[in-house]
Amino acid sequence: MRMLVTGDWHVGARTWGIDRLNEAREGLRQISCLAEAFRVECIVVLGDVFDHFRYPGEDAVTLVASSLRCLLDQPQRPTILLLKGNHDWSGIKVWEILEGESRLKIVSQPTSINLGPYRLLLMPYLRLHQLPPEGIIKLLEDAWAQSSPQGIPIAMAHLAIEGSAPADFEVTLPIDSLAGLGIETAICGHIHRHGDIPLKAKAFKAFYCGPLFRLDFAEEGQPLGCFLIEEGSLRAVRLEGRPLKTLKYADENEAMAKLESDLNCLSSDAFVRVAIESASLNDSQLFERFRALKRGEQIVTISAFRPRREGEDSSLYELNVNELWKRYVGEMEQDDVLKDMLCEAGISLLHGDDPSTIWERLRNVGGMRQ
Ligand SMILES: [Mn+2]
Repeated sequence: MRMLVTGDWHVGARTWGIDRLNEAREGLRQISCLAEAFRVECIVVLGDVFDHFRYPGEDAVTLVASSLRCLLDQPQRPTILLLKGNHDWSGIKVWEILEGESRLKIVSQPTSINLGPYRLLLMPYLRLHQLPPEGIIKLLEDAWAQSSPQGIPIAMAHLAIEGSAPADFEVTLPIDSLAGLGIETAICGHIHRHGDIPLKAKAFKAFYCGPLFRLDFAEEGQPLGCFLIEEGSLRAVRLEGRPLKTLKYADENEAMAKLESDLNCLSSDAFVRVAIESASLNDSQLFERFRALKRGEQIVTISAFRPRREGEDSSLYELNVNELWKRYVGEMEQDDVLKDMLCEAGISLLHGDDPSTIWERLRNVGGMRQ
């Protein structure tokens, strides 16, 4: 039985004010071609089908629905297992409507199934408050008990693998517990990188399945991909997507002098971030100048440090906007962890911190957009 594993579609995402729908569409086209070429009988989608839990818009919903329909209609009549991720929009009963199709199974609770020669443990995204007092092991055991004890065991999850990513705020998949259940292979979505995960427990094989397209500059240089599984062996497959590139300069003068020729060396579909170590102009002034250059339209964001001037009153930054932002986030966001992170990120931005350092800091405490 051939199986294709994909995930983190993030349909409906907008970054840097740019609609990324066409890239999602192109990624889904590649997935569909692979599924058809390899005549896969099962497609597992490891969560984050949509980019957000708010209504993603008609175009995004239509793209997801038609892509799933196309996959289901392939001549080999595949089954689709769709795990819920942390980003997934669940409004207006879209999932329930899709669930009417018997070959499309929406997995919103931990479970396991026997499928062909496989026994799959399926773990959607879990929030800390969803764990029972006994911890995740209880959920894993209960889920595993829902299938019969035969078949090649593989865990599939929208969770980070324990120890592979800093995740103080998040539930992670514990390898020892999986090994205790006789599972020694795991493929996970959620962490946006593609390939195998080096682990101390060498007997355990763990993989992250990459996203469909690179969402933001934290994913610069990361490959995109999916996995093909056949007769128990697993093959990583790369997907093509628009590259991201950061161009770094000491100041805006150096940037103005070198940008055109540097842009000229890049692929014409690359999204470009310009990083300035010490800038005197503000971001929108820099953006306007850089965008006017030849191929400047490829520049989507600017990251510039501005040395604080002597005698500048730092209390200027202590506006009530902080409180307004906190209130806004409190109303818009349901998840406490995400709420705290959004508050911190927003307030840092209001204070004029460099977005890339904010990103690093958030990533160190547990991965924001993963
Ligand atoms: Mn994701």
